[in-house]
Amino acid sequence: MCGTDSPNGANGAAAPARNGSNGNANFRSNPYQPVGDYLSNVGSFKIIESTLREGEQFANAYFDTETKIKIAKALDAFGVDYIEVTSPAASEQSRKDCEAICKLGLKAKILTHVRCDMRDAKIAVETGVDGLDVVIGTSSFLREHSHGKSMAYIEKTAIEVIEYVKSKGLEVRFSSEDSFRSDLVDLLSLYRAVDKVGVNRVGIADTVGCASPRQVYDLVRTLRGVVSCDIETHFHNDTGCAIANAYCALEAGATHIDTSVLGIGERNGITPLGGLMARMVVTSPEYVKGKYRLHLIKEIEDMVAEAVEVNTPFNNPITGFCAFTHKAGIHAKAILNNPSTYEILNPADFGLTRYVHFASRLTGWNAVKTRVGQLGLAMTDDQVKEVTAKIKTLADVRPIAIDDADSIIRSYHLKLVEDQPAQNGELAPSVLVQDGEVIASSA
Ligand code: HCA
Ligand code: CU
Repeated sequence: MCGTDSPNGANGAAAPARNGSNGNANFRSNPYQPVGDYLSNVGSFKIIESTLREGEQFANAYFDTETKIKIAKALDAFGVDYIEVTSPAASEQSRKDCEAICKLGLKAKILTHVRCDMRDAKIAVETGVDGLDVVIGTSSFLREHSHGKSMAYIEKTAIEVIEYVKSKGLEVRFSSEDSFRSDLVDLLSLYRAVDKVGVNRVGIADTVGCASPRQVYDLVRTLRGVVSCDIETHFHNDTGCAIANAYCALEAGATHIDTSVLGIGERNGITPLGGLMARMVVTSPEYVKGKYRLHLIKEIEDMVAEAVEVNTPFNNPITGFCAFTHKAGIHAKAILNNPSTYEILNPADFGLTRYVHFASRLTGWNAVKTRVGQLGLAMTDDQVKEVTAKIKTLADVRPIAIDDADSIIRSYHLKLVEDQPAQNGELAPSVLVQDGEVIASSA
């Protein structure tokens, strides 16, 4: 039934408020506390939001200027540190859009993403951006089958481009595409060389989504010992590790994470902004809640989903329609007592509400009791148990919707009232439903 009748924000049985701000008041210490490590940045990372660059590489994406501006403003309001936009060298309109976004005067810094090539860099520095994210493939796959350049050529060009961008007073990051399939020694000596000439950040990119969290940790931790600049990381989600890899990168000492809204990007995309927030708010609640306006996530995801004509996945962290739906009787009972029993995220932090399912064969009487209260009806516990049995009987025969369960509750209540008229002559509001149609109403 999860698929039809329990959207976030729907008026399902609401549970009481949590104990404490993140529901952990019953614990002496925070059991979700990150591993103590002085190099870890799980409590102090920055987001480079790439919906307007990596996201534009998503199969369905076409952002006109107005949509780009709307998305940029929404991301800025959310509080991302950087907004990365498509290279102005990609097309004339891309260049104009890049300029238009720079002129918005947003709080977020605007970056554009360019190939490690002086021609691209020269176009980019004229657009008004705060910085350039420079990239070139370093794996043998890309060196042999994409650009055909040697590591010596890459290093020489990288230094030229970095020095040029810096001479223009702009921020510059140098990243190696396909880092995890590149030779480690080549990679580290390249990063060391660009660090020496004063690059602001180096980037590690899991371009094909092959890396595991442990591999990410190892590479970032090794790199942390080699360069003194910031470390940006970029994870594709081909094997479903994009959020976990971002987390491990921060644990290892990365400073910046690339995201896109709903994770859109090449193939099945990169670390999603919302999913990363879900992960990080559990680890570092003060930092995340203090810095990012989490209640805007749903609005931003809806905006981007509409722009690229996709639905938010049902199991999306935070905004998937059943992300805060509790169904089994045992779960419902505990959630109604204390939401921390089965929720690690508090829906209220995202401006959402939880939903306690009361229309299935797994439903318990505690959930039905709450629903009875929400419908403004009065019943004894024994009566609630009896009506719960009726709901379960019907739900054993076919899937039932909220309306079905509500009409069973209302019909049962109506019969109670008819059998025993209220003393003050007023009936609790009830409706009688047959075949999905309201056929009688006392309201
Ligand atoms: C791509 C490029 C990139 C760049 C990442 C970065 C990647 O292949 O489209 O600049 O760090 O995944 O390697 O998105
Ligand atoms: Cu990418």
